Amino acid sequence: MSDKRKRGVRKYDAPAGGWGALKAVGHALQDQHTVVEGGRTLLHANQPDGFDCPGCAWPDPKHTSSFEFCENGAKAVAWEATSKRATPELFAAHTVTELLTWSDHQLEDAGRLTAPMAFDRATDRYLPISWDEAFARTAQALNALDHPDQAEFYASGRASNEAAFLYQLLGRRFGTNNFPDCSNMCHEPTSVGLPDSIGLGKGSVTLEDFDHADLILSFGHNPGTNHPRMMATLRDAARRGAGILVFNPLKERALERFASPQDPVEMATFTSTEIASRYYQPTLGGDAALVQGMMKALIAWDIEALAAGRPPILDHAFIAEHTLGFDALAADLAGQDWANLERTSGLPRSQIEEAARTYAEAKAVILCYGMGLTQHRNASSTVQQLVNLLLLRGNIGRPGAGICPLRGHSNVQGDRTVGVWEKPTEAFLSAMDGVFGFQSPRKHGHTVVEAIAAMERGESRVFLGLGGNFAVAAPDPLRTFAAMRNLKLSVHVATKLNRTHLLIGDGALLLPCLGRTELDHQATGRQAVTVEDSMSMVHASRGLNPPASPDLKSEIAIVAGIGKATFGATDPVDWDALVADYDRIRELIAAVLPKLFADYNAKIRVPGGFRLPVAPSDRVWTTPSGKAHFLTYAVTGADPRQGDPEVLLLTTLRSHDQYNTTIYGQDDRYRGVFGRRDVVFAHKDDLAARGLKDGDAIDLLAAFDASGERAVRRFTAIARDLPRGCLAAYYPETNGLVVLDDHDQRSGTPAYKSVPVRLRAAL
Ligand SMILES: Nc1nc2c(c(=O)[nH]1)N[C@H]1C(S)=C(S)[C@@H](COP(=O)(O)OP(=O)(O)OC[C@H]3O[C@@H](n4cnc5c(=O)[nH]c(N)nc54)[C@H](O)[C@@H]3O)O[C@H]1N2
Ligand SMILES: Nc1nc2c(c(=O)[nH]1)N[C@H]1C(S)=C(S)[C@@H](COP(=O)(O)OP(=O)(O)OC[C@H]3O[C@@H](n4cnc5c(=O)[nH]c(N)nc54)[C@H](O)[C@@H]3O)O[C@H]1N2
Ligand SMILES: [Mo]
Repeated sequence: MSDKRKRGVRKYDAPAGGWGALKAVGHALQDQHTVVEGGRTLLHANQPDGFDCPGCAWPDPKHTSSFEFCENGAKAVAWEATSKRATPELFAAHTVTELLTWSDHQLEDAGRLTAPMAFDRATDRYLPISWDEAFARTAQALNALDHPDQAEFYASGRASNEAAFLYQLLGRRFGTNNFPDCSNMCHEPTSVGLPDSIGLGKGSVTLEDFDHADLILSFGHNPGTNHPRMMATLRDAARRGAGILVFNPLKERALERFASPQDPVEMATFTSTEIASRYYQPTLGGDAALVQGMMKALIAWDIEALAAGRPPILDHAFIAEHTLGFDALAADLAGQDWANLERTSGLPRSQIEEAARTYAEAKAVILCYGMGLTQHRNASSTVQQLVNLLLLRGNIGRPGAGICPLRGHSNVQGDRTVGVWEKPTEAFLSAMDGVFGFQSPRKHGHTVVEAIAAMERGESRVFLGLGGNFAVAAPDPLRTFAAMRNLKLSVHVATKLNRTHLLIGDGALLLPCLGRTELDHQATGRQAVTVEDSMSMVHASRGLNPPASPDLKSEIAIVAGIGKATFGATDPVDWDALVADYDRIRELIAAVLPKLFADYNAKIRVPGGFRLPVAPSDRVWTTPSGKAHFLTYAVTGADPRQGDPEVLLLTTLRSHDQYNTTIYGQDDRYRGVFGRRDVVFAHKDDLAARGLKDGDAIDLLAAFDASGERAVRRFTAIARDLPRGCLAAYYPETNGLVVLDDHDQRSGTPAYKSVPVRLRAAL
């Protein structure tokens, strides 16, 4: 079938970026009715006196004075600074049952929430409630629990350090470590895998390192859409002749060619820059085998070189001084069979060796990775293989070299730093106890998957959500939606309405908060909050827009309101004082974490902020041995296809027009999809093998689900250049295919990027 007849899908040949990106900003502003306000607002994104862009966690260049253009940052800002409002009248006009029939796009497009609301079972509606009453009801539900572990304190990664710190104080003061957070669905394999390797679960590079790298390895991320400001960095690197090797089963346009909207010449002449010097397409989940193959080749060449008296391939001095475990890794790799590595990675040995050769010839290498790496069954161990590869040639802790996990939410890293963590360290808890004078709970809490299971069993009774769209982001709506409906009370701190708010057990509260872009005035005046980006830079963020409604409270004021109501006015924590002046919260953060945040308030008053200490950047390894560790690949769990050749693996991704569960629009420009999201990309031979072709209506079924209920129906098959056996489709529409128990054993991160499915003609 020709692309013309297949409505809404065509080939996208132009470079990413360029005029299309500029045009899209205009549309986003118009669509959200933010043309005038929005334009002014945008100029303050990521400026020293402005707010931190809520779009992503990529750092800001130190020396920018001009506005850094980013289409998707503009969309995120426009979506928050919209003039649309979801008022009490909207809730009066529609029952919850009715709202549940709306699409995810329609729900959020209703606009900003304006007043606190409580669910009323008799009318099946959300009705207005006073703030005091809302806090009192939350406190009552918490205090009525038999045990603090019956509460779940979920957080999404947009909350500031101050809000997140107060939130974990609330939960621990209450007596639980149940802090499931979006990180559990995102970069948890980084937080779990990296500490065993290098002592810290964070990236080691700074933005300046990219100026000094002569090779960048890019695994499983799509920066043209999800970290657009990174494109400027990649483009600069490509232009100065640095190599960029991309490993991605899908051909992502921005990683092939990019035209910078900030470059007048490229814009005027319709030229662009080639990004990837070489593009490899491994199979889904094939990255660990591919990296193992590269290391196997490097070690074999090193042995040959030494025997022949040539310069070595590996950095033996670094390995001897800084690492443990090399011999065990080398022995393990020597025992690996090339045929097996080729099959598991989906790449021929020749390509793996070619990549290894390029790596061996580079002097300074940065390795970047995203969700394509972390959302798999053995992801924590795969992350450790990436580190092994860098350690072999001392590519960590020196200029132009290191590991660069691309974080998702703009403050997801900061939230973890200040204590939103279900597995806190003893050091953190005893510091909390010392500062606040109460005993924090020691028992580790629930991840997202564990929280859902506990809610399902009826063990967890109260759910608090500091932002996010928990139930839609999570796997397995069949179980997750039912688990939400099992609760006594759910309390949602949110800017916009979403489906999670509509999945109600006995009761629900909707508490509307200020967004990043808005002025936050408290008793002592205008407040700033702080955030930490992907490269451990902490800086202030100040909103400038008038609040979407006079009834909004800051996240900090809401968390403190719940705290005061729960623990009473005589509580040793002076919740009101913390709301009055956020400097006081920062003083407490610095008291609990003095090594990271000493002089916090002074440091954030310096434009650009400060970098937290990152030991691996200085070749200091805070592992028990004091060394960095080579770790062999630990395969846990069965083959997701369970040996069934009929089963395909599906990866679930973001389109260019969404922010996680927030669907801005129906287009995915760089993948050539327009006006729709109900598509699945497949290899034409996998379609043909099932009697299907491009454009056919298909159903996808979870491969090993006896119930037959985990399915998506009547999607359209699109033939694309991706490896045999692999499919790709959009998240969250396909989350119904992800089984709750299918996750990385160590981190609990769902295997969203290798979902075993069956594909057949639509019934
Ligand atoms: N505009 C916008 N910005 C965002 C977000 C958003 O939704 N919209 N989300 C934010 C968040 S929370 C996050 S975590 C990040 C996500 O940013 P990304 O990590 O880029 O997320 P995905 O869209 O899931 O894309 C994953 C990429 O990995 C590839 N991939 C899939 N499976 C595999 C695999 O097995 N191996 C390899 N090598 N590659 C694979 C896919 O083809 C795709 O290019 O972006 C953040 N920024
Ligand atoms: N199949 C599949 N599932 C996935 C993924 C995938 O790649 N594939 N990715 C996973 C990843 S990486 C992540 S991070 C999760 C995302 O999971 P979440 O972080 O839970 O989801 P979001 O869609 O980012 O949350 C959007 C909601 O946040 C609220 N919000 C927005 N701004 C603010 C604010 O400033 N304050 C407050 N309080 N609320 C605000 C709005 O109400 C909005 O509806 O999804 C995961 N789920
Ligand atoms: Mo994420």
